[in-house]
Amino acid sequence: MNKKIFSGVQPTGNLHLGNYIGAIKNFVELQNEKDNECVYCVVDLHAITVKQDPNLLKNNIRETTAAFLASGLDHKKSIIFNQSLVPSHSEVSWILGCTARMGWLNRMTQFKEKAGKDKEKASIGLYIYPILMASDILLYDSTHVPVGEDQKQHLELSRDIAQKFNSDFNCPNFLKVPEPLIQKRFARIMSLKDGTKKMSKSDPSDLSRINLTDKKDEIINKIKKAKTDNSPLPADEKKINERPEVENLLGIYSSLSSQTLQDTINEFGGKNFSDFKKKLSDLVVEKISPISDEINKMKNDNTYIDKILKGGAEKAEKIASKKVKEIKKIVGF
Ligand code: AQP
Repeated sequence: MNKKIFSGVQPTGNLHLGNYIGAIKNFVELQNEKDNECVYCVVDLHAITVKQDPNLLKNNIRETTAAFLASGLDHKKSIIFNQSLVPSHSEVSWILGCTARMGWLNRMTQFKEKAGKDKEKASIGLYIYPILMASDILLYDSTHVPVGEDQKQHLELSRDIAQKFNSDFNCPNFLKVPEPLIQKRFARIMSLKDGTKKMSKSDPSDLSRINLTDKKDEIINKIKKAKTDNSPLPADEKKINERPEVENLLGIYSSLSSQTLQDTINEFGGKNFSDFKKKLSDLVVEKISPISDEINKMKNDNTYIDKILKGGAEKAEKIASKKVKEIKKIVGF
């Protein structure tokens, strides 16, 4: 079946191995599958739901685009652009905001986590973030959305919005109900310092994550310092429960070497961590250093990146503006 893929990444700096394994690596695989139509968006409107430094944001939009390209996305095969260049996203977000229900948004765990204790001071944008995400997806009639495990709930909300809109306006199947594409294994890469917390751009400790821009020696040092425990590596998959940091490192190795967790356990079970960490560093360096080198090269060529984003936005706008026209007609404008 011809899949229409949409996904996005926020340009909030420090793109890391979790973003790569949980999202970007799959974007590339989907792009390279025959007949797929892929739209990959740098979601800058989402980024400003929390405070951003305008100069840094501009830089991060380009760096995220560079990370897409350096990881293997090809602007000739996929539509690559930044969200704010296509006004249809914000326009449809308002209309779908009138379909979404408060009760649905109140259940979103990411808002609760990101707003923290002081919900009253969180931006309205952060609260309605999932509506904008639904608009991003639904505008392109996306059939599949590759995301990390953390975005599953938002995707379910997009499905609810599509179904309610179709039913409220009696237009069955008009908004396509998207399917999440969540990897069965290694969908959530955890912090190198705490295996119960996801690897995240905003973690104050740089040692908690491998950034896609890290140099070889930084990667080696971070893996060396990654939290483990005193027991040898487990010899059986069932024995890693309650050893989240160990599970995470084995998961990273398995994902990057495209093998099952059990294969990795067969390779390293019973051995000590120093051997395993050495092999893991070699593998992460092998996969991430070429990406990091490419990103660093592209940093000197803003004109190239901006041209790709502008070209992608023109293609995206063509699809999106047609859908907006239809949506407006349906609601009675
Ligand atoms: N740790 C992770 N493991 C697997 N997938 C992950 N993703 C993010 N972190 C992990 C996936 O990457 C895609 C882009 O995410 P994003 O940058 O748009 O938003 P995010 O999830 O808010 O990223 P961070 O790193 O967690 O940022 P902060 O620290 O600002 O909250 C998504 O598909 C996401 O699932």
